[in-house]
Amino acid sequence: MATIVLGSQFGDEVMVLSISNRNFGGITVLLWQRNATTNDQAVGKGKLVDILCASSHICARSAGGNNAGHTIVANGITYDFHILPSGLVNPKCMNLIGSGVVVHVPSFFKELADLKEKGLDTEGRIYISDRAHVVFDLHQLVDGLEEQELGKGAVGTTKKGIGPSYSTKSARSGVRISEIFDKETIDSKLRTLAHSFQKRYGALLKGYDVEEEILRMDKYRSDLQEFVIDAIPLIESAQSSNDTKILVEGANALMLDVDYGTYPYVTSSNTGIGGVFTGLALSPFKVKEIIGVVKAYTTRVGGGPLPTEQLNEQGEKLQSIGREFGVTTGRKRRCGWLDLVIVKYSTAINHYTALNLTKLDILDDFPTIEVATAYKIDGEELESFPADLNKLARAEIVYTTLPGWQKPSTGAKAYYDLPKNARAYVEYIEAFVGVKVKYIGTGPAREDMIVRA
Ligand code: 2SA
Ligand code: GDP
Ligand code: MG
Repeated sequence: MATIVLGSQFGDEVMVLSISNRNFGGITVLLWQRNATTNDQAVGKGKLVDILCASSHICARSAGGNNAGHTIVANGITYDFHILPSGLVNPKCMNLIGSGVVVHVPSFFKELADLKEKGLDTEGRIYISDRAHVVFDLHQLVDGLEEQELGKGAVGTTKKGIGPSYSTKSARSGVRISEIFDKETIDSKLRTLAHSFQKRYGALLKGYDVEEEILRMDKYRSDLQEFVIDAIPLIESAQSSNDTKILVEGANALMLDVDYGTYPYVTSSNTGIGGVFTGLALSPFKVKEIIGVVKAYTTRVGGGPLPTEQLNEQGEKLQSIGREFGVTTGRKRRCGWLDLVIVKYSTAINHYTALNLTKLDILDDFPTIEVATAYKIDGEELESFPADLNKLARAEIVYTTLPGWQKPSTGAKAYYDLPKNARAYVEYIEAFVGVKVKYIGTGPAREDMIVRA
């Protein structure tokens, strides 16, 4: 059995895929749907993954790298996850960094050490696919240089080397995790890569010494051995076993998808459902449920369009009440109203069967709440979210005003504990998108989640 959780807006969404063989073809996919124009990742997806992990045997990441950031508060301790799957908080859950992920090895060890220091027992519970690609320090430096070159048009990357690593992967000059164990191969490939980037960037890369990075990689070789596996037989046997539940944790929301997001203001992987299948070799025939995670408003970090952005008091209020800061870089998140055009677009791509609306409590103090319900150009309504960003820039965002509730929803545990207008908000979203809101986040703690039958 597998469950997939994916982010559907602009954050670093989590995707949880639950595949159940018991009922034949029972995979649940949970997608985070962030508001359309944000590339923010604080939708609270980590929390849902945490909850679902309690009944999962394997928690797997399928794409992205340590650009992602999920905060999980469990047993009074706050854990930050970047490259490691959040399933590590559940002592019975095995964790996999899948083939579609890019891994910066020093950061992997650092994050593991930090979690251990907080008392988490990770022993024998974390594996890396030998097909995953390596992010070198070189890639991280190049990430910064590429951004510098873009100047005002910079993407606003996390500078974790994600784009350059996926670029070298696609250009067939990348290095796979399996190749770390063959010193001759990795050394020669890294030297070739460095040479090529040095030709491209010249003096700008002067401070980089490839021989030093080779020595750094040498230090990790033997320690890495115990974590690296061929992930194909693992996933294959998990899928064919009657009782094994797999939770796929996505990183980065749909609007950051390299094909379906606000290109070029995206990350460099397929963050939508497609990336789950390529990154983990899961069977699409076993998906039973796909859950999209949607923040009750929209956030984005970095550059790029955010159609419902509120550069005013309302936006500041969302930012401060929602404590909207990037978990990886600490950047302030841009904030705006929920964009249902994006949620609908994201649903058309990720095929959600249920939604998790998160951070509903952040809207408790707003007398009225706006939601974007259409984009218009010259009075004509667009059929869907446009591919062309110039077209998007010309679009008039049409809002529908909904009444606020101005009563606390914080910590509500049952649907009918929510104020009437909060329920009306949930039901408006449901009716607009055509997907049931099954999970509702009402506070930061694990227990602050309403699960509707
Ligand atoms: P990258 O570094 O190449 O993946 O950046 C490309 C774009 O993707 C955005 N991106 C993100 N957006 C929201 N959250 C992310 N994770 C962190 C978080 C971000 C942070 O948990 O808050 O701490 O700033 C994330 N990762 C990548 C990025 O902003 C670029 O627009
Ligand atoms: P993620 O990457 O989507 O998991 O989000 P982040 O980890 O970047 O940020 C989520 C933060 O919001 C964490 O500190 C959570 O404890 C908190 N959070 C999650 N869900 C809710 C919610 O429903 N309400 C409130 N107020 N906070 C939440
Ligand atoms: Mg996050």
